[in-house]
Amino acid sequence: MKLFYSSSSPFVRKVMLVLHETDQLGAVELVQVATTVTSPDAALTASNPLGKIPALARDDGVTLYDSRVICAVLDDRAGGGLYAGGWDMKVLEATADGIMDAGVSMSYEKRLRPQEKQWDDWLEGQRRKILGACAAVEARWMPVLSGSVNIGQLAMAAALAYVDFRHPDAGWREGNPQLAAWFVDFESRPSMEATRPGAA
Ligand SMILES: N[C@@H](CCC(=O)N[C@@H](CS)C(=O)NCC(=O)O)C(=O)O
Repeated sequence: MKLFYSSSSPFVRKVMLVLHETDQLGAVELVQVATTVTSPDAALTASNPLGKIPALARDDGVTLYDSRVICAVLDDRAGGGLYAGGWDMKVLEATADGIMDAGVSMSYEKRLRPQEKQWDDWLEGQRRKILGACAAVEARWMPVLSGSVNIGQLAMAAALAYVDFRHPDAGWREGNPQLAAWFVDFESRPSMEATRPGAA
């Protein structure tokens, strides 16, 4: 299988964390891609019409996307048990993915949009989504984060690491001491060390 990949994408990192934690790294060849809405990668778009990473091209010619589908398929393949929490677990993953969406949107606004067209209120609105989601996790999901490794943990770790990487002033730790402490601990996992942006 081939994974369309960039080490700076939080959605790709979530998939990489699943591969590490379920011992499936050897099953996937990484295909490095640089793609944006304004400069899409042609090979990627031929496989995923949305032109987004991650996309997983199977050996039978079918390409899977998006990250939620890929993670669930990989977990199923390995019998990893990462989704043992049922619907609640999927809501936590969706919450983390929402943090990624907001963070990536902020990055595009800051890095791709011409400076004279950048919109501070829109950036602030995205930041509020990140803070709101972190507050919800602090209030409701700490027991899930504290249990054995699961997709909610991997998704939250990828999301928070991305916010720190691209938007270090977002301020998500304020008012969320349990989440901040959990993240310090989780960041030292070998899978997190091996998937830092810029790592292979
Ligand atoms: N919902 C998708 C989001 C993926 C996504 O937004 N990927 C970004 C990179 S972090 C991308 O490929 N952007 C290129 C584009 O939007 O054209 C997923 O979970 O995989």
